[in-house]
Amino acid sequence: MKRRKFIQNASLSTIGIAVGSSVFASENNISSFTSEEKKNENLSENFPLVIATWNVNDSTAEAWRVLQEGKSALDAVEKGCMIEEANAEGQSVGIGGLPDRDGNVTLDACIMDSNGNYGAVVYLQNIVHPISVARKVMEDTPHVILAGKGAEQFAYSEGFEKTNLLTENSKKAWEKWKKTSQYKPIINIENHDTIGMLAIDKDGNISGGCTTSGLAYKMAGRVGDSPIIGSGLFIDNEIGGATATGLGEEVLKTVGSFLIVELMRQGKTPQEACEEAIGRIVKKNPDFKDFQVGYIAVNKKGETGYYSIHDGFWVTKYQNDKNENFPSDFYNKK
Ligand code: SD4
Repeated sequence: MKRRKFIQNASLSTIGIAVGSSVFASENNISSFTSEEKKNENLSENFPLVIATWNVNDSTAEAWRVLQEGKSALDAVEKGCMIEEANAEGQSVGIGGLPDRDGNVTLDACIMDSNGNYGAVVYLQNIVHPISVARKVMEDTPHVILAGKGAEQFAYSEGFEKTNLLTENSKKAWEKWKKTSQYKPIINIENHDTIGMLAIDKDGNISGGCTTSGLAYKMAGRVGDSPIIGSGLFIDNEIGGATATGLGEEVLKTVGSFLIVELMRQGKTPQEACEEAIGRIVKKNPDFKDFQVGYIAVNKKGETGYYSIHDGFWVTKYQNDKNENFPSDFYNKK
């Protein structure tokens, strides 16, 4: 049974028909703008819009192409993230991702749509496109997260193929690492890291996706922030969305993406909200010099913000027919 159907049925039986209309209201994207509202607020210039962590122009271009076809923000973030997942040169997402200490490439991903639906996979192996499996979890199951072998089996049942994700380059890097086996989070892997993507479609509806192979040489079984709702990604179509990159443990402890959306709800701009979320991390961590966290955010008007702890974080934004990279401002000015 499709998840939405499952929830609708549960709603009818447990909540009763009297409140049914409010339960179903979200099906109709109550916070879409009418074209009149868009005209009045002069919003059409700001979206469609795609923004993503790091220098991922091919991914934002693909998402933009999907939006130009009039498709949803959800389709755009899935297709955009898939480009990075299939890029074997990128060593922090999908195929080619650096493995854990035992040499296993394990992937985390999640996706969230403008109706507040969310799906995720954690510790997924042998599948090139975890973002698409996450979408299937969201749309085709009554659950929101599938992990490990269960997620892998589910992927096969949905027609995904088994693929060896450990490329020669990543294997060599792991073998080199094994000589010292010193574990230290790496700040800004070649300006090209976990992809978190937020998109607003032509109707002003927001969706997001986040996909990663996690930290290089992590302990077996480790799961980061990227697939966890509120940490690596959060969308509230009435307010905006946020997504994260960097040391997931710190993002998880501060529930960073949810925090940013809630700060925007209280009236902060996306930029102010990202800066405050980074502030929460550094305040509690005298050793913040050793790790990076970067956030990006967008609000309902299509305004964006981004901020990181250290220099070296970049974002890619596709807006008004321009696909551009921007260096992020950062906290640690030394
Ligand atoms: C994680 N946040 O697994 C991810 C990794 C990452 O830049 O973003 N690296 O903790």
